[in-house]
Amino acid sequence: MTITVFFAAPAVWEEYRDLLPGLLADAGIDARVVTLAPDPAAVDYIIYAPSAPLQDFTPFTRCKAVLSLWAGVERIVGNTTLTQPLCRMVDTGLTEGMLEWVVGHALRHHLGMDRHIVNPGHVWDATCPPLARERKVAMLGMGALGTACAQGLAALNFNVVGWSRTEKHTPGIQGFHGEAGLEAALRGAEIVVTLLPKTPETENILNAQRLAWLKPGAFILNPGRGPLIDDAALLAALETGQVGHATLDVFRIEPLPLDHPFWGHPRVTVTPHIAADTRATGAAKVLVKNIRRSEAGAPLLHLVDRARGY
Ligand code: NDP
Ligand code: OXD
Repeated sequence: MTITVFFAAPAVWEEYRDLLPGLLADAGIDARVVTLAPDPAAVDYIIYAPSAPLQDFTPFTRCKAVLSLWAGVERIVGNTTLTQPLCRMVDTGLTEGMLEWVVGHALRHHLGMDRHIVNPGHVWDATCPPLARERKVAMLGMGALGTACAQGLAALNFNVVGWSRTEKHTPGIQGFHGEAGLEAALRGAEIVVTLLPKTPETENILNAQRLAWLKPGAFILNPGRGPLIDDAALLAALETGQVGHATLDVFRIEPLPLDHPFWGHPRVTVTPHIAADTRATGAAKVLVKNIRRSEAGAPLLHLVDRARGY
C-alpha cells in the first residue's frame, strides 16, 4: 500500500525534493511525498521544522510519527494537539558541524587568537597560552552533540568534564550528573559549552551563582539555546571580568534584536544560529530509516520523551 509522507517544511523543500522520493523508493517503501495535505486523515508521516505553518496536528488521525528536521524540539514538544510520536533529528552532518563550531571557537579563546589577528598597535606580546591539558572544559549536556564535542576537545587534550541529567560513563570524560553534580562540573572551568535542550529545568541554568563558580575570565560558548543563559547575569559577569568572553549562537529572540547589548559588546561574539545545520543529504537518510523501521514495526529512533521535553 502506498504511504503518504507530508513534507510540512516548505522553506527547505527544495533541498529534499530531488532526494527524498528516490531514497524512499531505494528503501523499498512505496510512498508519495506531498507538500500540501488536502486530506490530513490520509497522511502517514509528517516531516516538520519550526518554520512550518502547521500548528494543529488533530486532523492527522492516521499519522504514525512526526519527524523533526531539527534536533531541538522546544517549539513543538508542548503542542497539545500533537498526540503522535515525535522524533528529533540526530544526524552526522549536524554533529560534525557542531563539533567544528565548538572546537573552532574553543581554540580561538584557548590560544588567545584575537590578540594576534586584531593587533592594530603591532604589539609584540609573546605571552604563551597554557596547554589544553591545563584547561578545564565543562560540557553541559552529554547527548548526541555534547558527547561528540566533549570527545573532540578531549582528543586535543583539554581536561573535559561532562554534565547530564543521568549518569554517563564516557571514556576519557569525567562525568557529573543532576543538580548535585553541577557545581563540581562548573567549579574552576575555564571554558563552558552549553549543549542542553531548552526545557523548564534548563532555563537560566547559567545564572549569576553558577557563573561565579567558574575560573575568573572563563569563556562561555552557547550553541544550545538562548534561554540556557541568564542574559543580565552574563552581561554583569562580563563587566566584572568573571567571564572573559561569550560566544553565542542562539538567543531568546532570533534574529537577535538590533538594540540588544550583545551586539557590539567587545567581549561577546554573536554567530547567527549557524553552529550546526541540518543538511539534506544526511537528514533525508535518517528520515527514510525511521519510516522504514516504523513500517516494519520496529521502534522509532530518536523518539522525544514528551514529559522530559527533549
Ligand atoms: P540530546 O537530547 O541528545 O542531549 C541533551 C543532553 O542534555 C543530554 O545529555 C541530557 O541528559 C542533557 N540534559 C537535558 N536536560 C537536562 C537537565 N535538566 N539537567 C542536566 N542535563 C540535562 O540533544 P543534542 O545533543 O542532539 O542537542 C542538544 C541541543 O543542541 C538541542 O536541544 C538544541 O537546542 C541545540 N542545537 C543547536 C544547534 C545550533 O545550530 N545552534 C543545532 C542543533 C542542536 P541525559 O543524557 O541524561 O538525558
Ligand atoms: C536544531 C537547530 O535544533 O538547528 O536542529 O538549532
